[in-house]
Amino acid sequence: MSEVHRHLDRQPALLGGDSAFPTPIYVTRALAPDAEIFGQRTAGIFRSRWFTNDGPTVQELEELLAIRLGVSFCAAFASGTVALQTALRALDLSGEVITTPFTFPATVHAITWAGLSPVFCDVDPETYNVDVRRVEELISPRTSAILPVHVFGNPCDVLALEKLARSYGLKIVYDAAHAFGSSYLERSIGSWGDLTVFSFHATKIFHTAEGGAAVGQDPRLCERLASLRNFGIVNEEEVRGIGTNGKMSELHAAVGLAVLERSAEEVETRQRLAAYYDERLSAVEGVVLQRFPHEAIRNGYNFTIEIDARRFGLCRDEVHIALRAENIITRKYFSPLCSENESYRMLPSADPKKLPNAHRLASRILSLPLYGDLDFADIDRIVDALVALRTHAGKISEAIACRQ
Ligand code: T4K
Repeated sequence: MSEVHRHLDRQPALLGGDSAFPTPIYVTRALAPDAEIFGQRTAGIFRSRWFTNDGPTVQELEELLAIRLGVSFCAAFASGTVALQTALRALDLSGEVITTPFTFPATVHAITWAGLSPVFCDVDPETYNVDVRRVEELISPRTSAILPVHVFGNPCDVLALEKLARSYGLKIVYDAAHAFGSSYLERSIGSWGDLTVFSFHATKIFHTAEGGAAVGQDPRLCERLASLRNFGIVNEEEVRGIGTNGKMSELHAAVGLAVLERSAEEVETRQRLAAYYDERLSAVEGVVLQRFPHEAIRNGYNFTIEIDARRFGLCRDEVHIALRAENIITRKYFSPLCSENESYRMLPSADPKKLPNAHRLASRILSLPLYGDLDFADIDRIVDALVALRTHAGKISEAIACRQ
């Protein structure tokens, strides 16, 4: 059957057809650790009864990750959020930090928890990352750093950002929560900026169930991060700075070692699936794809599209509801914007008039399922379901309106 007939024949579940999937499929599915490696690792931890405080399993994971990420050091943390907070503290920043509103709340909360003031910068409408020209306009005498996010694993314009930071004497901390396995100009994504922070939450390509890391090149920063994540303890005699407890446990590091074995293959599978999504969706009127610069290699962390309601015939929220009926559980990452959060919306930089691209994106984006357990046939079913919604847009809209 030709592609066209397959699409036209499909009756959306909201209009009485069979769901595209018999059971729900979610936006992602955590990578399972290698059970044998995990078993061996945990048995060793139980034998030694050394569970935390810079133990040998955490150290081994840090060394392997530093190699994988092409950096001099990797400091593991209990979460990406605490790694971000500690990275900002380690750099002795003050005043304002310029960041994006199009991110998970953790990015902006980390700035606030570190005693700093977030300043929102609008994003590029195609890459979804901070627009570097707008960053420059927001620099003030109070600015001490920029905290860009490599959104959905898409590398920021790091050359322009670093040039800007150098000329104004600012630090850069990259939020690479989504970007494990991405690279830019053939350099690992972790190797840019003063510090780069990863999330190792279960939803990430490489994970430790809960966890994160700050990576960089300056060994003095590594020491500072190590003491700040351990209450500020430098040695038995000395506590320096207001530290926290941000340590990764040995058990979490054991998950990491057992996941690391599989993460390169996971990245490759996701890259192939993302390329297939690109190929199929680029022909669908009203679906707009995120632009990845040609210098970048994407990791396939997720697959987020924009729905152009005028050309698709349905708005993003209608597509989200109609796909749910197909057992395709999409997410609206990242809507609402962080600048709409009640804690931040009074900031002058949170004024929607200053963030037109971010607001437009937030009303249009939809994250589709993408993870290594899916195959090309699953992507076909998802795209076919989407195409059928477009074909039957009028009736779908009516069906949703009747249910509300
Ligand atoms: N910066 C950025 C840009 C971030 O996106 C994040 C976190 C951070 C910083 C902070 O990093 P961490 O402190 O979290 O290390 C999830 C994650 O909890 C969060 O880590 C992540 N970003 C954010 C984008 O997504 P939710 O609330 O959307 O996750 P949840 O529970 O709805 O899970 C999504 C799907 O993942 C589920 O439908 C199924 C799958 N899943 C989930 C879990 C928890 C699994 O397969 N296994 C699991 O254990 O926040």
